Amino acid sequence: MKKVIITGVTGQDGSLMADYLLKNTDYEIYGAIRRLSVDNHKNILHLKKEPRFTLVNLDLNDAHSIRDVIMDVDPDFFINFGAQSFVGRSWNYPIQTWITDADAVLHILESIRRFCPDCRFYNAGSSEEFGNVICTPQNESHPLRPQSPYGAAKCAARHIVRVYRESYNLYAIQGWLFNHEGPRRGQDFVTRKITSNIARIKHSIESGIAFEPLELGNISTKRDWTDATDMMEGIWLMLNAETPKNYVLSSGQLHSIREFLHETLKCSNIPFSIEGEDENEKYLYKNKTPIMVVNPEFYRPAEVHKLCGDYSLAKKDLGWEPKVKFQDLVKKMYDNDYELLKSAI
Ligand code: NDP
Ligand code: GDR
Repeated sequence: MKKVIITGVTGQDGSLMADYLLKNTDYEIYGAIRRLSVDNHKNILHLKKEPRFTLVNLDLNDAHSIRDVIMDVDPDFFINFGAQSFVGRSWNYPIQTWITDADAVLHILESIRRFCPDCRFYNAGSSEEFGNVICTPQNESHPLRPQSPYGAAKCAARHIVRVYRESYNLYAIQGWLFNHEGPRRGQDFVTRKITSNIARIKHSIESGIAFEPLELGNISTKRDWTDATDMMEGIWLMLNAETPKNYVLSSGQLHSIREFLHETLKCSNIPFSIEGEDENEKYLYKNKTPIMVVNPEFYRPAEVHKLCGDYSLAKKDLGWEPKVKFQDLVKKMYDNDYELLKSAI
């Protein structure tokens, strides 16, 4: 039976990929976790009794643990979703971000080259590598112009993946994933931050209790959001293609953070009015109680204002297309957060 190592299995993508592969293959899945002092297994609790799912200890910041796991498992596929994945924090932890998102990729490649050169390797690349874009939409030939320590680390990883592919004939790729979201998205990312806070405010209104507003940063920036479950199929197709090639996966649609907020408020049926503009913009309930205020603390030292992907090459070569619509994605996330709060009461 073939074996797949997935790093970042406690996160959104790793847990979704484990679900996808358990459903669509008969392979054995090795989910890599690191020790944390608090429980962070909520995304994989449902997998713990699955006989084809095994947890292994691997910290991307420790090259020995990477090597040991690769030697022990001898995988056919290695999918690296583990990362310091929050762009906003990469200015606070630039070195940790670099070690986890760039150096670790080199350690994985070295171990694959030495111990299992037939293993197919996928590293999670990002639209943040395009950064300060020169044209829209971005496809595979757009230059790399990162704007954050996170984006720069992903670019470094991209180069070393290519160097190992070309030098050692490894099947090693790094697709460009544009933003992808869902109920398992971390609470720091803007989509989940919006849906969970609007659900909280809705509950407070329904219960007749006072609430604190949602605080956001720059709500004029625009992103290309895809349902994370759609991405898993695209990544797996990329890893199983005849020749190793990097593809853009995206929805091809551009929406501002403001539009995401509007769509969430629509799902919640909370009536709102708007006061002020940009940094002074406020969303009010009954024309007086703030639902959303802008807090400059959430602005970034350098911003990527607009990212929109052109996935036509993936469509042509792999037959991949996103299925879930923007409005349905927002509704799924809002409904999930609303139900979570309801079941907690
Ligand atoms: P998450 O933040 O949900 O998950 C990140 C995972 O990485 C967690 O499981 C985390 O483990 C793990 N991790 C962090 N540091 C280490 C470490 N030192 N050793 C081992 N594991 C570690 O991210 P996503 O699932 O959203 O993203 C998956 C990958 O895709 C990341 O590489 C991200 O940069 C990239 N990406 C994501 C996009 C998106 O829109 N979601 C778009 C483009 C790229 P723990 O739970 O222990 O913290
Ligand atoms: P991003 O996602 O940086 O695109 O990285 P995030 O949701 O953090 O930010 C998107 C945009 O929203 C603006 N924004 C805010 N962001 C956050 N987190 N919190 C706020 O309060 C807020 N207010 C406005 C940001 O400035 C930004 O413009 C995600 C991650 O999954 C990366 O790992 C991945 O590589 C990229 O997507 C593609």
